[in-house]
Amino acid sequence: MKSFLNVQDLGDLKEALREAAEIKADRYKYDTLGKNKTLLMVFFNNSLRTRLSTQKAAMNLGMNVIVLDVNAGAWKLETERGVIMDGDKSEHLLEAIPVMGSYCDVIGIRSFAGLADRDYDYAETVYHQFEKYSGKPVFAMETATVHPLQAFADLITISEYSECSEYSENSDSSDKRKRPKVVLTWAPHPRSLPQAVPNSFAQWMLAADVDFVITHPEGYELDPAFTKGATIEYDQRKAFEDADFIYAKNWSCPGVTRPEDYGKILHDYHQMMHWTVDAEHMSWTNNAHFMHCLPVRRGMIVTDDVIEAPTSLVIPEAANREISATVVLKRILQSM
Ligand code: SN0
Repeated sequence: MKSFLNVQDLGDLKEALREAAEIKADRYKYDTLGKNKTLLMVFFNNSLRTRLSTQKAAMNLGMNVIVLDVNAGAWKLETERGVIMDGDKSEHLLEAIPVMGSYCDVIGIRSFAGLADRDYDYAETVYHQFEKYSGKPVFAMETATVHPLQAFADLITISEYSECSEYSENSDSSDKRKRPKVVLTWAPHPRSLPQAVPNSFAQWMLAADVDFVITHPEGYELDPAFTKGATIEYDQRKAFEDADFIYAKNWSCPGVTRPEDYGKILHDYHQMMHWTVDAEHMSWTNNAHFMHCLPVRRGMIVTDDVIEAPTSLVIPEAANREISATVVLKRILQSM
């Protein structure tokens, strides 16, 4: 694997889940695979889980790790071509990338959407520049439009907690029990957030063996490139009925129907607090598990009682980030 951005990059999902289970049973099984191989993690944005879990994954595989926080000590980087660099940016990404590539074997990239220019964000400009100019395998640690390490960890978590899924160890293939119903729900937030997490979650759930429903207020339609085939239900209560997993996330306007609204918050969040996932919302479900990628703002996305309930999976979900990153790095190392 030379690049990891989309679910297709991982190939067969059942095989990927089998590898995840193997790693979870013995996370040091491949601890010499990465000997004398260096991972460089480049962060253009903040991180807690991605940074820790990906570094831990690399250590599980015996790799060396370098972390670069571009905004904390590196030269400010220009990303556009054709500009006169007379401002605060001292170095161009087109020199910085091959230099970074010369010190490492694998590169992970965190570069959030700017949420100003939809075409620039959705072209994954920064990520593709790393692919092209670093000369090394690269993987997304949340880029402008996707967060595949999160979506893979979410899928691992759903497969572990599904009683009815064919992924469940207890089910045999002759048993046609119902597939888990997984609901992605928009929830309010005071800041404009990217669509990377919901885009990837939708893409991965549609590739997996689940019934998948998306619910959000009108105007927040995600890009069909990620959601084609999903059921969109604007009535949040209807969407929640019979759900086995509730996956909450805020995202700003994806600009699908009105490009001029790209990256905007469409309504004052005070008027959208009825979308916050609380105990009443969870009572509409089939005693569903609550999920969120974190960081989560309590009182906005979810209430304290729901996130603290025994049915909440936010901590095991975050712990599975180490597993998804170990599988992805292992695949990259095995194909070098
Ligand atoms: C990021 C996002 O894409 O929504 C990262 C999620 C893994 N989340 C935030 O930036 C939250 C920031 C905030 O102020 O709550």
